[in-house]
Amino acid sequence: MTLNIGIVGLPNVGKSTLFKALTRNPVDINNYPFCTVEPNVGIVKVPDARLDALAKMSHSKKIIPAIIEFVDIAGLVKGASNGEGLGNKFLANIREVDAIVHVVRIFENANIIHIHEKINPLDDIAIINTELILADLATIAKTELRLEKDARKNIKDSIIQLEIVRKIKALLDAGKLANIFQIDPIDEPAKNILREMSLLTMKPFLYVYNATNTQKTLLQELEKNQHIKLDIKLEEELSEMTEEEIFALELTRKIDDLIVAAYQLLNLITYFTTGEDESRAWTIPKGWTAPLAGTAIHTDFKDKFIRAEIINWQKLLSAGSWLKAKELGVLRLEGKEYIVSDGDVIEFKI
Ligand SMILES: Nc1nc2c(ncn2[C@@H]2O[C@H](COP(=O)(O)OP(=O)(O)O)[C@@H](O)[C@H]2O)c(=O)[nH]1
Ligand SMILES: [Mg+2]
Repeated sequence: MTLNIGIVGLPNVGKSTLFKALTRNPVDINNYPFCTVEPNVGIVKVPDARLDALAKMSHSKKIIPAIIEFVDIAGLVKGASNGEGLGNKFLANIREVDAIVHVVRIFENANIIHIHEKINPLDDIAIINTELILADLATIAKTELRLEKDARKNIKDSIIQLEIVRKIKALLDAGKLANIFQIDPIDEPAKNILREMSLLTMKPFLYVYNATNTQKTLLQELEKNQHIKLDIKLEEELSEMTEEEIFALELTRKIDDLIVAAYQLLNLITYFTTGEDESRAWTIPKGWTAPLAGTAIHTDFKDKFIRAEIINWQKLLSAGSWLKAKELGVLRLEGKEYIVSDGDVIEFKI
């Protein structure tokens, strides 16, 4: 699965600079046939020292890291939900992503115009959120109308779905995002209606506070949001330097924090496959069983799954090779019910 993250925010807050910093190191796109190739889509490697160590152990010819697609979604301004600016195109772009990174300008710089003249992060966040909420309310109004008709005809599930839609509407009317709504994971009618509406504010949000390295404290209100703090301009500069140059300046790259945070936000884990041909990292949601995890490699794997040989990456490295691990009896044989852990190295038997 390819994780897809949309970068949103007001004009001139640092979205494109962040995009540039993230996409500085090109990825061999041939390894990822399902990627979208468009100018505003950047394919970003997920840095993982575990993968590099496994590749070294296996003398792999190729290393294929997990990737995230970042989409630079331009054009959100006040009124976008009514089609202002790039309006509808913008909203359609957001609907397709798995998560939203919202860049908020904290840094002061008189030379870079702030569209509302003043740096006020809380107001800026509210402007973007309002546009997303308004777009969702329009979706909800349509769905509510349909469900009311269905409910009168006693169509299956429509009454409970209507109740859920109204609860979410109340949240949005109060200026809150739909993603705080708790879904019962076994409530199928609820999940179906939410999937159908695909609300923008139902997606997980991560705030990137674009603050100068020297700005150490944030407003308490800002701290409450799930966020990371980055000096985006500095990150862009660092992305052009070698590790040695960065070390000499006594600086560190922080942009990888964003990728790690995105994994946590979406509850994702990584497992590995390793061999002489290639070592590769695969991304799956936490909680997936071995057969489901296999679908990351090929959709067939779920049905053809018989069992899998599995070992934690560190234990494999200590053994020194797959063969040695087998001899030492540290490779485990797992069946269909096994829940994959982060850092597992897997060989599927199909
Ligand atoms: N001083 C400073 N300037 C920045 C920072 N981030 C972006 N900029 C500058 O702000 C301008 C707008 O940035 P850009 O990434 O194009 O904004 P976008 O409209 O959100 O895509 C550019 O000139 C950037 O170099 C920052 O962290 N500090
Ligand atoms: Mg831009």
